[in-house]
Amino acid sequence: MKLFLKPGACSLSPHIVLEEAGLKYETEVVDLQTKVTASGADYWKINPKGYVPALQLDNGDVITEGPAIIQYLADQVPGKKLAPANGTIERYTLQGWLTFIGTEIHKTFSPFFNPATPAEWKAMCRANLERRFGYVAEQLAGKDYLMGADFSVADAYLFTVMGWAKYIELDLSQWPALAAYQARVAARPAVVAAMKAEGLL
Ligand SMILES: N[C@@H](CCC(=O)N[C@@H](CS)C(=O)NCC(=O)O)C(=O)O
Repeated sequence: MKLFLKPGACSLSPHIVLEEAGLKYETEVVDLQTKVTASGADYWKINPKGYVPALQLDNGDVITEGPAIIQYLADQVPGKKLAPANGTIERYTLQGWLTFIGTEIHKTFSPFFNPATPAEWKAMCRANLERRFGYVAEQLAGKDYLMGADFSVADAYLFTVMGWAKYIELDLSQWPALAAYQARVAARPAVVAAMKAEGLL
């Protein structure tokens, strides 16, 4: 399978999960301005939404949307416990986290990367991010990972979006539980491998 990515973007999350899963995969970088991939393919034809990530399976099927991709990957390797079993209450808890990270954190960072965003909107987004990170810090009290003792795909996603705080000078160390969590996830060999592969370390 092949993961289409942009270094440092939200596609880092499935990249980390691929490493955690130990699955065989390749990657291809997408130029998000031109929508052309490193091998010269028209990315619009691979993902008509034009954004990363997209996961192309060996049979040609393409899965889009980060939370769907990482759950697909987790389900390929149930023994790795990257997601609770489908149908359990824990799986819905995980999906709650993925939705929260996607809609309340990921997409609240996005306006900062658009030069046309008015300052007032950025200020509102910053205040929301601070509220959301405060909530996550509370939830992490006494836990190593979002779902408890085990690393899950939600941690790959949260770690990825937390990494953008530095671009907007949002100091995560104001929440010691978050800073400790970030260091814990960053130390995982799979995370180091994915970040190195993307030139982030
Ligand atoms: N809903 C999508 C959002 C993906 C997304 O925001 N991707 C960004 C990078 S983090 C992107 O490729 N933006 C370029 C564009 O929209 O043209 C998902 O969760 O996978």
